[in-house]
Amino acid sequence: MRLKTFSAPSMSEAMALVKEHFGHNAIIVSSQKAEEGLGVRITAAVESQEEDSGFLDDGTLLDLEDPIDTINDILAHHGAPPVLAEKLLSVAGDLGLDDANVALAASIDQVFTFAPLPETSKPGIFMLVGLPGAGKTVTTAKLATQAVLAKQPVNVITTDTIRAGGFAQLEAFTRILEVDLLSASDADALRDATLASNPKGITLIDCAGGNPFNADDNARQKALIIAVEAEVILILADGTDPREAADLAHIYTEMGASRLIITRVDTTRRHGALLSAAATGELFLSGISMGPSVTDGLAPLNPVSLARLLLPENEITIEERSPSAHKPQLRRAGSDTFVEQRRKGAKRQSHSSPAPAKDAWR
Ligand SMILES: Nc1nc2c(ncn2[C@@H]2O[C@H](COP(=O)(O)OP(=O)(O)OP(=O)(O)O)[C@@H](O)[C@H]2O)c(=O)[nH]1
Ligand SMILES: [Mg+2]
Repeated sequence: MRLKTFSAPSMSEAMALVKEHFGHNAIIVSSQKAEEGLGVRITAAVESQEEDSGFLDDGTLLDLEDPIDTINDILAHHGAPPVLAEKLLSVAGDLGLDDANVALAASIDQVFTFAPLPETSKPGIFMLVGLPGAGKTVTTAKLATQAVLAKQPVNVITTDTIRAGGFAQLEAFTRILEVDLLSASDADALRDATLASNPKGITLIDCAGGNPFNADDNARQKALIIAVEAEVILILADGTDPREAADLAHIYTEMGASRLIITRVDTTRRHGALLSAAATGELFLSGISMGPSVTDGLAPLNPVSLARLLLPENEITIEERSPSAHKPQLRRAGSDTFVEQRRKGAKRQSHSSPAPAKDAWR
């Protein structure tokens, strides 16, 4: 059973809206004059599987009047961890905004933390870490390209000395950029390489992809991190299972990562991994990578751009989806919690800090 209130200038127009959204099976729960006598408000209820998914039979995303319902459907679509969805909905509900886009951006602003992409105009050491194939080398090349285009000095170092072709892959980029590429196979060599770098330029360290859950790999990466005073950026591929993403955010944070860049956003339609990793509250969301080519660049993230990324008109191409794909795999986020309580008129207190990821799926 789902309740919704519809406003319209006249009773017949309000009834038409009810029919459009809920079909013929809707039950009218109440009707009343809208505030200040402007039109009518009808509260209707329906029990329908199609409606409960947030989509009509033809695959159209429901144009839900209540912004909380809209945000709820968006978060469920992306596979946001339930605790995170509950928190975002609670904050959005407390804000009492009419516009779902604004409410989503405002709640994201309160729940997530953001940091800019590395500034190529300032000296600083940035180390890119992450799973094999996450996009570390391509992201390093993108950042180096930004520095070169801004006519800023840049130092590029790779610690990927064992994998066949590891050095050559990055060298293919640095050669075009006419930037020297240094390599460092261990912590001492990395320290030496950073000391030999141009102190006026940004220094980018591209690491080999290891297994953070393997003790040796973990220790090797940690030794590299503590060898230099670098700002460590976790490179995480969007589309990773959201629970894995939360685990990875935790383990790399323990190693020393403080920022997050999400790659492959161009090939991903559900951004649960991004949301889940950021929901740990331990990493500053910095940017997204929108393509495999260096020219695809990196886009910074802020509450508004993240909300836009999640919104259906920017993210979900209804025509692309088969009807069966419309059903969220998880239960509707918060459907029996905040949203239901809200429908019953209850109001929750918002939390003051993001829910830790380890609890996010409970
Ligand atoms: N579509 C898309 N592909 C990307 C993006 N970023 C990287 N890739 C591709 O992902 C693959 C792996 O990228 P790399 O940069 O080599 O990944 P890595 O983390 O350095 O990998 P290892 O060094 O093996 O650990 C390559 O084929 C890239 O072209 C992105 O934002 N979008
Ligand atoms: Mg690499």
